[in-house]
Amino acid sequence: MSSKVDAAQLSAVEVVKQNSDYLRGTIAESLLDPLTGSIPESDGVLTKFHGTYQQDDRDLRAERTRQKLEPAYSFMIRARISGGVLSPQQWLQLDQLARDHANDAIRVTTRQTFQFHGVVKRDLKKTMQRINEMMLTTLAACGDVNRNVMCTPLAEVSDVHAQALETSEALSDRLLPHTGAYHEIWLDGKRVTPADDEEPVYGPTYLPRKFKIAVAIPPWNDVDVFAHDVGFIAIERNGKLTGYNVTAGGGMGATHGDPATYPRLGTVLGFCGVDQAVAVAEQIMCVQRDYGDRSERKHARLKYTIDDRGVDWFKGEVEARLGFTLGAAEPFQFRHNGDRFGWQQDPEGLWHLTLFIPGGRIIDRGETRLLTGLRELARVHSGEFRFTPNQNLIVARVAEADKAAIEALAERHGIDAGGRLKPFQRDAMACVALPTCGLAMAEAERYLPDFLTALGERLERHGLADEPLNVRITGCPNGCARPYVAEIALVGKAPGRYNLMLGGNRVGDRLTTLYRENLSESQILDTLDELLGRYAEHRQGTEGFGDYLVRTELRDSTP
Ligand code: SRM
Ligand code: SF4
Repeated sequence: MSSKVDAAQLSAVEVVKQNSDYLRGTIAESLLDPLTGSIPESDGVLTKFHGTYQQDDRDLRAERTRQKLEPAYSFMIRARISGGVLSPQQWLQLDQLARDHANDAIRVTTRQTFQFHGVVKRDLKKTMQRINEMMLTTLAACGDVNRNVMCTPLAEVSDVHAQALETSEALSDRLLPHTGAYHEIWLDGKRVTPADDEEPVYGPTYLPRKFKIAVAIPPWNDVDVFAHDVGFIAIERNGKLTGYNVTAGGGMGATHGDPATYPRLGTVLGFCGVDQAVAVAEQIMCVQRDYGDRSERKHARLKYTIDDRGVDWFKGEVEARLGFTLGAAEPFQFRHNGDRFGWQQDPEGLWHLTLFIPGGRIIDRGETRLLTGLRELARVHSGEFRFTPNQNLIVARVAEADKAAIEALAERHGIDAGGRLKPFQRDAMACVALPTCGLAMAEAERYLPDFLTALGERLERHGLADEPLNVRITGCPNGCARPYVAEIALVGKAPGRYNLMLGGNRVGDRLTTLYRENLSESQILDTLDELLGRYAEHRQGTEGFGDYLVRTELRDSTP
């Protein structure tokens, strides 16, 4: 059975892709139109594949409408950096770009890369060019393709980690689109022959929907491996990487009030060798390319293809294309899905310092001068910077002799390595949401600090302030901060109102349950206050909040 839908049923986005001539559309012409700060909708579909989204400042929308002005359009640009690694030189270029074109800020994302916000149309092309001069690309950072491949970032803590990072880079390279459109539009490249555009893996209409891969190295699940279309869980025996358990069909996105959409954890399909991983990911992606739903985008992720046809069918189809079968899954255990703050040392003796980036936003604000501090740090640091999967930053590969200077610089600029924070504060995440995200229904990044302060007071009251607790907020149900695997998740419904989801855990392998719908901020805090009180009194040993809730309050509602 094939998924081929007839042309009349294709979604509007599919039609745009089909007519785009391998992602060109009329982007080049639209960029030159001086009469508007925007681009046409169809080009907006295509620029995503090039790593940039048109947005407008939602704080200014009403006022601009009153003044009969077009919305305050600008562009978000996202880079694709497998494993999230940058050199200090690249950092300095990034910092300069942020100050030249992107509101003096760098946004660290939940997928180990950075975004710029607020780049106006006339600066878009030169900003893209300067990103490419940094030896980075934005191609396939967004769009219906394989996105940035994540990998546990403290990659050299053992040989196993180094190999896993290599796998993630190989996955990223193999699944990169081939089209020459990117070079022509942004880098003034010349089109050689149309045949050069051919997409051997994707074909002319790419995938039905976005596609995400992560490599996790137990006991760390900092990448939230089960939230991805494809996950690789490194299996280590006697200090050697023997291969990976493969997961498929994870995804977070859902739509309020539409039960046909839902978050799903990846299913463990089996085990593959290290040198089989790229082929496995490619064939999973190709099954999704051929069978994913191209008529309804809300139903187009791999998770629905798998649920509609069954795991056995899916695994069989993948194995038939591979020409070999996956082995039985190997045992593994995760201990945590957050970042490891402070200093970590690797076997070569080099040090790695994970810094806390509040809300993932690198900006100078009051005493916390992150942008300036990291610039100063990049001037003296000779190792690397690494973005983490939880919106933080690692100053990596520091020699013993340089540790004190790095610490002093961070200290001087008010940058914390997590030591000044409680575990619930440093592990918390929020998506961008307002004012830039066009899909936000409520605040997230801007609300997180106030929410954590208020939650902290409740935790203190119940003697729980030092407890680990996994809190995530998103401005809508799309799940960009992976809320559906948190212990406490607020999922935006309307301004100031959220669905309260509870019952995930600290390793990221259990989904939350909807506990109360459409609560105001004070109702959320009151509800949590009561639950935390009961938890403090009745928990068993070191039982986590999510585990306690699943054992008690959510007992009848968790599957
Ligand atoms: Fe996301 C759409 C931001 C990680 C699921 N996401 C968006 C857009 C582009 C809104 C839009 O389509 O207009 C947001 C831009 C906001 C802004 O102003 O910057 C946006 N997503 C983000 C980031 C920046 C959140 C953050 O605070 O870090 C993350 C960028 C990651 C990256 O570097 O590539 C981000 N998004 C995620 C994740 C988490 C992950 O991948 O680990 C998810 C859930 C996992 C998943 O994909 O299932 C996620 N984003 C979505 C969805 C829902 C997809 C679905 O299957 O339904 C959308 C909406 C869509 O695609 O239609 C979305
Ligand atoms: Fe925007 Fe929703 Fe993603 Fe938050 S979860 S960034 S509000 S799409």
